[in-house]
Amino acid sequence: MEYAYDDQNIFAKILRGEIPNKTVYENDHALAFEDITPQAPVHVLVIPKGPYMSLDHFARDASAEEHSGFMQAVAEVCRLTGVEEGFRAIANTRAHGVQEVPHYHMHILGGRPMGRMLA
Ligand code: DGP
Repeated sequence: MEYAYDDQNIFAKILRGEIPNKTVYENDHALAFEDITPQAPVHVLVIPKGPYMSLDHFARDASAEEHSGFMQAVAEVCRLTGVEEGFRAIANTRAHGVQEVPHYHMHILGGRPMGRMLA
């Protein structure tokens, strides 16, 4: 990995148990918890447990087991939060994507119509 992962970022601290979180689901490779500033009735963040800064790093460097565990967490979040009518999944990535926390996370937003938004 040629990128430098900052292990002092807030989600690394959550993974180490140094900061509390409202966990929705957890497995060996991923943690899902409620966003602290929810933008919708359902707003959950799914993060891998490994040290990946962004979606593209995770896509490139994570193992098959990590990918599988992450997607299992996404599926469980969707099931547990009851977003059958639909949801939005977002992965803000680095500066242009306005990523604030440098640990890969997928936002799952639902519970209301989202409105048209691509940028
Ligand atoms: P972004 O990096 O721009 O995709 O957004 C980061 C999100 O993380 C933002 O919606 C707020 C959330 N967040 C920031 N700090 C904390 C925290 O300490 N706990 C929780 N649960 N969420 C946080």
